[in-house]
Amino acid sequence: MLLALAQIVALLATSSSVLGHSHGDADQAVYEYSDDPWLGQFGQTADLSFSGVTTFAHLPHLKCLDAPAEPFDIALLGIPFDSAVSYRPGARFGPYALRAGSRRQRPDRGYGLKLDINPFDNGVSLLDCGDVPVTPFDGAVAIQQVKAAYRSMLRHPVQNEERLKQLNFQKGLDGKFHPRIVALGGDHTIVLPILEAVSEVYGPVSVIHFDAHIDTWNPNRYAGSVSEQAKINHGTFFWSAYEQGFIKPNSSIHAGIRTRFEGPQDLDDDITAGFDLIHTMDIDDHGVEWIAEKIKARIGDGPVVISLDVDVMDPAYLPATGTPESGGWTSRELRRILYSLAGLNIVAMDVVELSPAYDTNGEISAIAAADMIFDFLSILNLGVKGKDNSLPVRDEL
Ligand SMILES: [Mn+2]
Repeated sequence: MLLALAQIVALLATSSSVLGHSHGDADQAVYEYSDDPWLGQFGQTADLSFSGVTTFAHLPHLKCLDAPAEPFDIALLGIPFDSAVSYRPGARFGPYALRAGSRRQRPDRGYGLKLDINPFDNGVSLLDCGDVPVTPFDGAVAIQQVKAAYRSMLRHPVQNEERLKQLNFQKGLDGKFHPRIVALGGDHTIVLPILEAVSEVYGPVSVIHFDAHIDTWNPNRYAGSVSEQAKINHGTFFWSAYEQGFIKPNSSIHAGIRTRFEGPQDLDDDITAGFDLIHTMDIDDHGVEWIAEKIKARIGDGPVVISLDVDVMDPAYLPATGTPESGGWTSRELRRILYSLAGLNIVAMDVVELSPAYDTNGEISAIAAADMIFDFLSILNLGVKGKDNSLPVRDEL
């Protein structure tokens, strides 16, 4: 909200300048505004859900990659890359669709009953940092671009250090606070350079991976892996992340898996890469609470990245994705699981694989996926529970 106010002040200054008034003459400026046909009658009016330039949840926008000194605490960053998919392309339009799907989210109407928080009004600054201008023509360079962009984002100064301290956010290995970045994908490959950049700041991390697919497939057995570059794609990137040491050993977990494997050897590789597995049908046998407890027991207190491939949801609820699989979770089931992750030591989050060409006219996929990001922002803003029970994280949700 502070940033939004700062932007309004900046806007006023600009308007005054356009009208030919000096910035120093406040009385004259006030007179002009009251005389203005719009401002005089309606004043400054917040955007409605359907009006305004489309940023995520109508948040202020800044091209953060061009302004490395600009402080923020949490940022949305679009990564419109989809050159490493195995089936339907189109996730390069994911950031656009997530923003469009978020239009009914507004900072002034962001209070969620279930988690009892408005993530846009919690003493933490949020910014839509726009997109990484990632090349569609060269996969290797694209991954370098994502890595450089994410590193740059993590280097921005935080805005409200005291608040982050209260929320018990983890500092980096350098002893400093770093912003939390919520990435808007893009195909899932973008998480490889994200994990590299994040592990540079915090050391190797755990991953909570929501997906219909394990994405730890051994590139030497993955169809289409005809070159070293082709071996890095949206089905193999977690294997590469494991090989390069970005993931903490035996500390990660998949949730929502239901695709077919080549055979049991895929599971062996998955365990080698450090993952445990929750099958999509576990929700019927054990329920949401069991799933949440299993995830939390696996992750513990260490730094964790939450990576959400929207194909974890059933195509009935989210058809707009590149590799849909039947038998997934509903948006309500998934959101309840997400709520239960409040209090974990989250250092990065992403929503990937939204491919709006396959969405309905009603944007059911985009709206559901944008709501998942709202949940991400809410659980981030509830802080890290750790051992301090006075933190504003609820035990019962
Ligand atoms: Mn995936």
